Amino acid sequence: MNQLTNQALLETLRQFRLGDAVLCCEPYGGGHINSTQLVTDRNGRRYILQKISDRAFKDVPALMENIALVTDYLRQRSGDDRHVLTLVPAVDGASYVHNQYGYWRIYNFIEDSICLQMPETDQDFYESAVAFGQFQQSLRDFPVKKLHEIIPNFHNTPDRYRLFHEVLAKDPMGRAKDVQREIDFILAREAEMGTAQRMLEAGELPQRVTHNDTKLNNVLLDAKTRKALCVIDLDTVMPGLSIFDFGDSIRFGASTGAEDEVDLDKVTMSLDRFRTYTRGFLSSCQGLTETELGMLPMGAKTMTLECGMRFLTDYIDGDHYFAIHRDGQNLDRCRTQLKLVGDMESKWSEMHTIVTEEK
Ligand code: ADP
Ligand code: GN1
Ligand code: MG
Repeated sequence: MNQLTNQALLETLRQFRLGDAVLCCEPYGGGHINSTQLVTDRNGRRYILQKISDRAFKDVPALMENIALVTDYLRQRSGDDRHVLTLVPAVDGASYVHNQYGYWRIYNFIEDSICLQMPETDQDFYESAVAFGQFQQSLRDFPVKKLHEIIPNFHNTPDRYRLFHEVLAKDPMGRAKDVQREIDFILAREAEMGTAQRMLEAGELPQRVTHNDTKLNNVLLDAKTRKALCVIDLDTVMPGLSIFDFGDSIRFGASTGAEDEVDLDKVTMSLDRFRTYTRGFLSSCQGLTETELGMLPMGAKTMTLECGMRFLTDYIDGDHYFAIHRDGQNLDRCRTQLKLVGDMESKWSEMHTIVTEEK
């Protein structure tokens, strides 16, 4: 990703309704998609400035319309400012700025919060589950037709396989030959990984308004109480499957290793963490159907394999989609995901037992 110049940042900040002069602006956070900066003004007020990825998002005005709709809706139902993201308007009143450098938005920084890359305790993971469960529950009656489908087929796993086959056929960097084991692992599971999508199309799994990117670093906890505070990164709020919101959290937060851990011996799917998350999610997201409950383990496996396949697709394609900080990082990310899938397969019956015990 290109370094943002001071010139671009200063010009852009002037296009927003920020009361006081900006004191400093520094890169922030561990997201893979947008370029995020922490902005501090002369009064110590802080903001999150984001250059929105035009690689990932082809229609930013529609994306920002979704975010404005969802945050307004949630704000009406919440008594506390810190529970919902707040956009800072542009000078012209819009929710974003489009200039020669790209698309930008600013949120108020949510103070006294923490954002974790890995749970420090089971309780942290439990609270993240409560936050994502509540998020989905709060949007249960949201008028879904008002939402744009920001990335079509985002979690349509068979379509992700189609893109994987395409990149394998092109192999633009000549990298496919070195990752045959990973390719074979992914292809061997192609039919099974389409199960949820087929059930959605058959009407067996209901479409709901979902977050679609429920990793731990997309939720803030209260720094003092460590309770669920605010779900962030709303770029992909769209119609989707509840089992995928559940599953994406397991993929990231139930892993005993980092997403890009190189030592795969450190990477397993913790059944204790799986139980913790299941308990927290189901406590705040009620009313899932029996079919959804029975498919929660499949949601976890599908999200993990799909994400591994997306990392490998990007690696073979030359690393254009996910931000990388070192060579081979997308391949390392792919390998942790495949390791987790294998581990889930060996713990499959325990995962189902846990859901049955916790529901
Ligand atoms: P990306 O799509 O690149 O993941 P995010 O919207 O998740 O971008 O933001 C990246 C990081 O910035 C988050 O993981 C979090 O640490 C931090 N962050 C984003 N918005 C806020 C906010 N309003 N208050 C505090 N921290 C935030
Ligand atoms: C991206 O934006 P971020 O870093 O929270 C990606 C997710 C992946 C995740 C893998 C819009 O999430 O789909 O699961 O990386 N977001 C988008 O860590 O593609
Ligand atoms: Mg994020």
